[in-house]
Amino acid sequence: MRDKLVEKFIKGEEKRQAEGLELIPSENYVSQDVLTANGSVFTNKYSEGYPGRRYYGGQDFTDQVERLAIERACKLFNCKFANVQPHAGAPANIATYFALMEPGDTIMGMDLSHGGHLTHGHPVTYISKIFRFIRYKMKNVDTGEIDYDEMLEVAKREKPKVIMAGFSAYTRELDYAKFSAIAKEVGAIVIMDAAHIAGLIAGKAAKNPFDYGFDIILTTTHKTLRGPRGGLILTRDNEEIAKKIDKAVFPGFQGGPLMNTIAAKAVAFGEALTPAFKIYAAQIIKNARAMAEVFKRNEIRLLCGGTDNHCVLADVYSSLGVTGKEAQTVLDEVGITLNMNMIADDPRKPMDPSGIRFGTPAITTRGFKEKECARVAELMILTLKNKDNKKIKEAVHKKIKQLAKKFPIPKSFV
Ligand code: DSN
Repeated sequence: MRDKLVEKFIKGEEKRQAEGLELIPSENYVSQDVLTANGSVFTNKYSEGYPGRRYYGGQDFTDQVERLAIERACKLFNCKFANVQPHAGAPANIATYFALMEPGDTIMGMDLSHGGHLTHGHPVTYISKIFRFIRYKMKNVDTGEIDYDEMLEVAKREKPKVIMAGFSAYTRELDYAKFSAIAKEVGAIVIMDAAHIAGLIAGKAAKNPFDYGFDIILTTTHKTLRGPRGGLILTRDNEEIAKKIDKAVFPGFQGGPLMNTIAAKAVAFGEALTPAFKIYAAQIIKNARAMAEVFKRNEIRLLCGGTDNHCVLADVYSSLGVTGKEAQTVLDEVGITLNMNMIADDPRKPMDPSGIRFGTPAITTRGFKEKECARVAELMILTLKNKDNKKIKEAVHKKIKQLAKKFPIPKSFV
């Protein structure tokens, strides 16, 4: 590379990823094929429009690659329509809102502090000034049970046009049939924001909301799905909705699609269609459960009491007297990357909350099984309990580096 300065940063990041363990539940490692497609000459091309209906010439290969990405996405999630153009998860969500609603209309989504996402209507977002968001919460934060009775009562009263399921920090499987029944009763469209668990759904390790009557699934492509950074909108079978979504993405919300990213999405969807991906998806959950068990054995409070997916939420402040920020920092020092996280009804502030959030998509890609994951959980707890002990931290860091060396980041998964 001619730009030595940028090359230095890329090499530094490569080394950081190789030598440390990635436990941020929304991150993963892509294959060399995904990287190659993402760095391909498709980056040079403008392709506003959709396959066969573009505003620029020279679309022979962009049309083919976008059609392939759509076809594979539909096969993966068992649905009829896919829009592969959203640049990321938030644009996918926002375009979908505009496709289905008028300003002032009501959306019901999960409260951020109970696991929902900013784009489900947090007051700091611009869309919260355009649509009216109402929230639902867990009934019991120690089991993760959602308060479906209250949800129905509020939905009947407030008449949302859209009901959003889905989360970025919640560890139990949702009762999709209940969401669908509530939506049907009030005449709402029901959507799953599956950004975190799309790979688990695609790999058949988690239920598919479309099997329970959901209309739309929104997702990113770079988390458990193990593709490039990007967004994806899937519509079960309603062509009218799918057409509105296409119009909302382009020209409603975005300009030119990132054709290099769409090519990389096609590669990742192809990888996710292989039998190996099913084994991977199931292992992600086994690994997260193994880590959760170690935390529980050490009497560290887990939100929702454990996990059914890729993610674990631990209340380290009430259990160990370590704040989320301190935990994130001290674990960073020993080569473990995760993020501090608010816990439900957290008495502390977002920049130094009570909890941490961690997960297994990336270490499972490296080949970790339950045994190694339990070992990592033990090392995490040892570090948290000895956060000021330099010797112990150095010893843990050494062990983390050894584990990382033993399980290098693979270049290919199929
Ligand atoms: N930023 C993603 C996450 O980490 O969960 C959600 O948008």
